[in-house]
Amino acid sequence: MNFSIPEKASIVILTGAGISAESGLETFRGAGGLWCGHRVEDVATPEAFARNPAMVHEFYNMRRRGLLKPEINPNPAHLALAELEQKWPGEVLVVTQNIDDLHERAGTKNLIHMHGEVLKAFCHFCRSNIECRNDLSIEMTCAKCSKTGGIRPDIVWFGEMPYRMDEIFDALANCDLFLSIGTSGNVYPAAGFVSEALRHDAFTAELNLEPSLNASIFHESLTGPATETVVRFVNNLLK
Ligand code: BV8
Repeated sequence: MNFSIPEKASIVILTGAGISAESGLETFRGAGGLWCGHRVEDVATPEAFARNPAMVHEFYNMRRRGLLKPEINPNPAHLALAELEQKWPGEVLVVTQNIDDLHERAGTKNLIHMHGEVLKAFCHFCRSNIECRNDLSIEMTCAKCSKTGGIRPDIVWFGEMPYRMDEIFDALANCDLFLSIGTSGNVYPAAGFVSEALRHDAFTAELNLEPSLNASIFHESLTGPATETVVRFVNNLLK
């Protein structure tokens, strides 16, 4: 790593589907990716849910069932980020686009799920939150408002505002190091975070299997599987 950061540097880390790939969860845009079986507009928009709730529920029920399989576990990249948070003298914030719970299960505490969580749901009518580890369906009735048909996965769909954006932009404005791990740079506003970090003179590095759409604007770009690049990067930081 040919850069220097303050001893108590503040670090913001954006993760995408690529960090969970080696845990066995599919990414979106690679060959055989999640979107390959579906058009985004058909499964990840409020309009899709209004038009065909059963299909949208099945898309997320399939992914929830997959995540809860015993063989799906945090991988060394998730564990390295949790170790960094534990041992680093400055602030470490993980902002994930992922809806899985692998960062939590690896031990990361300071975490924002900007696109929601597949193990959570809410009622469209009264907004009450529900933990959910089973299939959701259009026939479900909300325990709070007793309405039927409004229970939906707690996921940020296209056209919906990602969660906790103010906190994220505050962290980007004050960070010394911005890492982007396992994301293709297709989806905004997440894909614009590197530009925000650069505006505030942070050092920026991308760790990805292959260069993302905005790889060229990072100071440093490491290519390879996350279980190698993230572990190596964290070990160098903690040395
Ligand atoms: C919004 C749902 C505004 C959950 C998802 C400009 C500014 C603002 C918005 C827009 C804009 N331009 C366009 C928009 C609209 C839109 C958008 O970005 N569209 C794109 C397609 C052009 N954005 C939105 O609608 C967002 N909302 O902006 O609201 C607003 C303003 C006012 C009022 C209301 C609203 C909402 C975006 C969230 C959408 N939800 N998913 C789900 O189903 O999971 S996005 C979806 O893509 C996933 O959540 C995922 O997180 C996200 C990004 O995908 P990646 O994580 O990058 O995954 P991908 O497969 O693409 O890439 C994986 C990468 O990993 C690859 O590069 C691969 O090489 C690498 N990799 C693979 N294996 C490994 C690896 N790397 C390392 N190791 C490995 N082993």
